[in-house]
Amino acid sequence: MHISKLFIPLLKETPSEAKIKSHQLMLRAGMIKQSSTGIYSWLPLGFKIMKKIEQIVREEQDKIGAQELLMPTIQSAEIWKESGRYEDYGEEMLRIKDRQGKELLYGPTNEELITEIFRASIKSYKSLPQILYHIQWKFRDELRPRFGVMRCKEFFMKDAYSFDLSDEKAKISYNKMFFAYLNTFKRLGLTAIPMAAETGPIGGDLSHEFVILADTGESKIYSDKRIFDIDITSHNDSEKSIKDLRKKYDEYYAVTDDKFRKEDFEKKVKKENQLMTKGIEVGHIFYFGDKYSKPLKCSVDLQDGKKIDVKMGSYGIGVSRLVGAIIEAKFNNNIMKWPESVSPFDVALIPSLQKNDKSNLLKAEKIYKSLKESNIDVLIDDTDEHLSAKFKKFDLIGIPYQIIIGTKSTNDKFEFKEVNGKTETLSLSEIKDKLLKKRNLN
Ligand code: 5CA
Repeated sequence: MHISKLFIPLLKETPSEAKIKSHQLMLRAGMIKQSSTGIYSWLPLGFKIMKKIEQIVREEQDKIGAQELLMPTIQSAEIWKESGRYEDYGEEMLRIKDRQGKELLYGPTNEELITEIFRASIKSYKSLPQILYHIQWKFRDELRPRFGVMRCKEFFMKDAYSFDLSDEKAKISYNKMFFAYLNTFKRLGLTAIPMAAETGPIGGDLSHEFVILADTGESKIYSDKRIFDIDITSHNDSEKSIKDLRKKYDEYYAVTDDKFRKEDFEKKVKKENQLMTKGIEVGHIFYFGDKYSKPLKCSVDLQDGKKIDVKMGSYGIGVSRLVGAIIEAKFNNNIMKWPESVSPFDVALIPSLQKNDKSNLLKAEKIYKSLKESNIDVLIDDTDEHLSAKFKKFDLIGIPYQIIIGTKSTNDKFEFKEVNGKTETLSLSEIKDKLLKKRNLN
C-alpha cells in the first residue's frame, strides 16, 4: 500500500475528550471515528488490526474443536422472557419494536439464542459435547461509556457456548477454554492473568476474568505475583496437561474486586508476593450448569431413556476492546509498536527525499515491488514530507519494522530498523528472510 492512497486521517493534536492513551492514539492515528456516544466507525487502519485479532481468536477456538456459526444481532424478546432475563437485564438492553409491534432487542449476549438453536436440533446424548461460537457485534446501553472502544455501547465480541452431559464433563470444556484463552492472549503479545470472579448477570458459580495489567484499567487485581511465572508452553493440549495447568493457576491467589477479602489475601500471600494493581478485563468465562437449559427446556435423551438438562458454560473475549488493550500495553513514550501478529503491515518503507531528487523514492518503489512479490505486506511512504515528519507519523501507525532509504543505505544494503530496537544494514533478501521468519513464528 502507498501511504498517499491510504485512507488514514491522522490528527496532529490530541483530542481533549480522549483521557487514556489508547483512545488518544486510536483517534490520532485515524483508526476509529465516533459516530455517536459509545458508538464508533472503524476506519481502515483500525479495522485491519481488529480483523487480525479476530483471526487469532478464531484460530485458537478452532484448535480446541469449537465450531463457528453466526447468530444475528437482533433477537426476539420471547426467548429472553422464557429465561427470565428480559426484565432482569434492565436498562442496558436496547429494546426495539418492528412494524408489526413484535418485541425485539439488540443482543447484549447470546445464552438464550444459542440455547434455543441447540434445543431445536439436538435430542440425544450422542451429539454431546459441543462447543459453538460466533464473533458478532453486541449492544449494551452502558450508563457511562468511556475510554473509546474500552467501554462502549456497540462492541465486537467472541462468545462461545459449551454443552455437556454432566458437571464433571462441563469442567473439561471449561478448562479447554481456559487454556485456549491463555494461548490467544499470548499470541496477541499480552500476559493475561486468569482471576476468580463473580458471575454477575450471566449467572453460575464458577467464573474467571482474564485481565492484563494497565494503570488505566477499570478492574482491580489482587494476586500473588508468582502467577506471572507460570509457563504455559510447558503444557500440551491433552486433558491431563490442561488439568495440571488449571491446578497451577489455582495454587496462586488471584481474584477480582468483588471476591477480594483482605484477611484472606494477607493470610494466603506473603508480603513480598502481594500484587495490588489495576487491569483491563479482556475475557470472561462462566460455568452455570442448567441456568438457561432448565427454563428454556433444552434437554437430551440419555442412554437409559431418561432426560437431562444440558450443562452449559459461556466464554467471552472483547475483540474490539483488545485493540485498545494492546495499545495500553504497548504504547510508550509516544511510540506505538504493534506485536507482529496483529500489526497492520509487516514493514514500513521510508525513503528520505532530498530537494528535487527522487532517486530514493525510485529505489524504494523497486524494493516495494520486490517485497510485494514475496507476499510481504509493506506500507511505503511516497509523500514528499521531511524524514522527521515521516517518522512522527510512523510512531502513531506502529509498524514494528522500518526500512529507511537514506544516507545509511547503499545500492544493495539497506537500513533496517526494529522500532525501539536495533538498527542493522541488510540486503533485501536478508530483510525478507527476517520478516517472513517473524511472521511464521506468529
Ligand atoms: N456471555 C458472557 C460470555 S460470552 C459475557 O457476555 N461476558 S462479559 O459480559 O464478560 O463480556 C465478555 C467480554 O466482552 C468482556 O470480558 C470484555 O472484554 C468485553 N466487553 C464487555 N462489555 C464491553 C463494553 N461495554 N465495551 C467493550 N467491550 C466489552
